[in-house]
Amino acid sequence: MSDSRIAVLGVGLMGADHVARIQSRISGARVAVVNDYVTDKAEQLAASIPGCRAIVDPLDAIADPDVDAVLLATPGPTHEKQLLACLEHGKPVLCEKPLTTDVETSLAVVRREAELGVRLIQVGFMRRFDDEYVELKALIDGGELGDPLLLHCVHRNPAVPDNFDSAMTVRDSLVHEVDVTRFLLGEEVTSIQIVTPTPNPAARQGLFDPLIAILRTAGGKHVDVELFVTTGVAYEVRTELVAEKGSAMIGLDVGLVRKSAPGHWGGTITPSFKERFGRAYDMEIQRWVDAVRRGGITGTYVEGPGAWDGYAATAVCEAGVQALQSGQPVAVSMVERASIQAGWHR
Ligand code: ISE
Repeated sequence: MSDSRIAVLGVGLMGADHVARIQSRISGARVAVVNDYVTDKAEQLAASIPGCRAIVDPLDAIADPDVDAVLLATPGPTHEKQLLACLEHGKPVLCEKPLTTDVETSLAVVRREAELGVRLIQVGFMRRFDDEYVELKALIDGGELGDPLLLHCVHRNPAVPDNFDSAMTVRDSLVHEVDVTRFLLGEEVTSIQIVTPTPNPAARQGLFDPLIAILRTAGGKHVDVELFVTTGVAYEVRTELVAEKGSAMIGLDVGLVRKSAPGHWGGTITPSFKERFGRAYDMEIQRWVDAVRRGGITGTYVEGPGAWDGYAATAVCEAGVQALQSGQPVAVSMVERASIQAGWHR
């Protein structure tokens, strides 16, 4: 079978990382088309990859007959149109979060995919492919610790861009813990509250940082998340599960521990999500490429979180942004999954 020809739309930080990944570490795929609103960047990148072209219009890139599947790393506001185009052309698509930027358009995308009856959309929640999260999920599902009761999460970034505001902390950062909660506990999130302690003096004026998010699930489980995106230290993501018969923690960054003069003991912490979740991204893209290649036989072009998961995350984050403004718990408003189309969603 020949390699799947991928169009990567948006070749900024994440998109460029995925292009490098597909070209060097992923088997069964090659980057055939790149696109970016900064056309020079796309052209330069295309010129460095054998057999790759830059296409100026993202919709033309999706429609191109020499493109088998699409990886969307474009800005969130462009996703709705691009996802619908992928569906209309029957092209499998891996979409970096968010699915879309509001609940209505996310739901419209979920509904359109369901009408077509083929799973074509995968959402880039890469933590589901991280070894430690996979292990924690297996531990929960194995039942050894009994029923999960709580999750305590920490999500720290050393720094964020100047345009990052508190709503982005919810939509861009907390969104991962929203997905992790749904993945680990297998329940929808039904309400969210955000607490804003005294801000870090180093945080830009107006950015509430740190934030504490408190989530409640359909089964009444509690999840708290410390979000601190201006630590100035390193990238830290931890999750602790507390269950009936014990607890378990991941994300301790316990790699190699070294002792050296003068009196040093310790290891290293990853500087950003690109390093911390590098292997998870590799796994995510390889499994997606494999699913795309098998799709004609299996009837699904997705291996992992799909459009529904993207919709659910958008709905929780939308409630989260309201909760940020009101300081009160806000109920998450979502349609029943069964109302979409019985049966074919995971
Ligand atoms: C970024 O967009 C990500 O997706 C990272 O995983 C997250 O840790 C970071 O806070 C976000 O800004």
